[in-house]
Amino acid sequence: MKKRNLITCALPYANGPVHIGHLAGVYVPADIYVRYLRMRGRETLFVCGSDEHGVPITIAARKEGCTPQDIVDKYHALIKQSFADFGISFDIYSRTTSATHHRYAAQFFRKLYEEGKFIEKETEQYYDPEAKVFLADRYIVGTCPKCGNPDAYGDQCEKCGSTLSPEELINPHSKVSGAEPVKKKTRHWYLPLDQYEPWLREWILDGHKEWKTNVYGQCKSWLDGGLQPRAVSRDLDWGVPVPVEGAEGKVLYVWFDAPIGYISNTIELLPDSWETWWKSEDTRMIHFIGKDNIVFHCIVFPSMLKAYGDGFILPENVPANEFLNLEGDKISTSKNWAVWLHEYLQDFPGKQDTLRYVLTANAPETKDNDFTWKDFQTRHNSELVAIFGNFVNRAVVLTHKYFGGAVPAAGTLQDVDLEALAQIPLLKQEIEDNLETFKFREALKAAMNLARVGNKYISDTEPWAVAKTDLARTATILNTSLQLCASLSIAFAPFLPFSVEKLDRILNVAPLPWDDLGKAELLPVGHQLGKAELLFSKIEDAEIDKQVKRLAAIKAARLAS
Ligand code: B3M
Ligand code: ZN
Repeated sequence: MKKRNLITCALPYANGPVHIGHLAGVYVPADIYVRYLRMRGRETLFVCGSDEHGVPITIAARKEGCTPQDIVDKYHALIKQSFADFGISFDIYSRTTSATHHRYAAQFFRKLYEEGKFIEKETEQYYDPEAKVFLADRYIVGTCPKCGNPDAYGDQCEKCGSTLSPEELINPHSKVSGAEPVKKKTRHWYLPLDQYEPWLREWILDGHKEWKTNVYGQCKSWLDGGLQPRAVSRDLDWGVPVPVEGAEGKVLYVWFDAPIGYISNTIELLPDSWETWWKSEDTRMIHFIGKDNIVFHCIVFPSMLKAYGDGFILPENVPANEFLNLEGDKISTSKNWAVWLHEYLQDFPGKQDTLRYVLTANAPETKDNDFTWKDFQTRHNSELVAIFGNFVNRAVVLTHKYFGGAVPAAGTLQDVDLEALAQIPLLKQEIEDNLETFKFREALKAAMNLARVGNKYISDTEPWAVAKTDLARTATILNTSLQLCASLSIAFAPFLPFSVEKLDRILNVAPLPWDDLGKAELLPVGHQLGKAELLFSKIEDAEIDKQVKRLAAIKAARLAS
């Protein structure tokens, strides 16, 4: 087993707040994985930051009448806070406008440039003569020649689904200024991905058959389609300036500089030892991303690292997820169809773990999945409250009632006790097997099954009834129950960090290491418990109605416009 784990999460664009789709697809699974590795004592580094370059940020600035820097300052702070609020335990969350990143990304480009790893090409591209900017296809709009939709994009008509090119649009105009685009010559640098194709085929198609089928399949279809040289620079005044002479007005393409952000953020955190993470065969690098980023992380960035050489390692796995929908519709920032994390916390203060739980239980691991408020409420009330919380509460309250809150000694264990305890190592193994293979839903299910075991155990053994006649047997049942509670603190720690912190307070224990799961006597006889408090409180219908109504209003407004 490799010594170190370098875990990265896609750098979110700092042009809007983060929503449940981000959390479900990337940040929660990565955080579960990292917390698990740390609990197992495996050396781990968890790196992320904001992606602050790219055309959309300049457009947002133009729209809001401010500078791109104002936009990224605002959203970087908001995004960073949301991740902290949800317990995403990055070792560093930096940003691609940092001096370290600008310096390192420029250096990365310069080395490839000097070694002749790029090709230079002059092409004609669309240009907005009024705004004086080159236009990506997406920023040219016009009438669709196939269906007549007046708002078709230069790359696609969202109404009829046709793939388009800007030439095909009737009455094309710039989304930036409204002017008619003209063609203009420009020079750019390209990474000749075609040259890396044989190597990529071998590395991925032969070497990584264990990757998730959605990831492997996308790579295969890209490779089978044949790779083309990809431009790594853009005509734009926002980004990392191209660090070669005669490149005024050009910046690195955002998808060239962003993945380098993983490296530069590591440099910022560990200026003296970052190379042990990036250039050691003893490091296992894993990229957590959404499915729209697969090509960049499996094909483009590895080719960049390969071109750079110098001992850079490649990702060992890229467990990309599919998308989460919201109440049956695609999550969309521009259509305001989302549940924003900062807003969620205003409506459900302290319920971060509920969202972590629901998004994991329903994670879009192998196919797109749907988030509904009804399911959110049901999972919270009938799983977290009624099973996990209810079990812990009964065990702790009864221990306070009959034994002054001190863990009572167990007598001879009966079959029912032994059977419950025997489930711990089995479920531990199940959680491990699933986490090691990025099956977070299944892993969480196994943890919840352990809570089910406890809840059923205490219901079947009825210590509250037994106490009327046999206090020694009550002691055995409560001892067994409390050991199960301590096991739950371990099993749920990667998934529900806030609730486990509370549980540890209730049990009056320090966080327990993973390997203690399944060990006997996690709570020694006589150990004094903390105060009983409810782990989870019920979510009422009115709270859910409010959310459903909010979404209905957004939909109604959209249909009316
Ligand atoms: N910012 C795209 C995205 O958020 C992009 C990821 C960069 S990861 C290097 O989907
Ligand atoms: Zn159309």
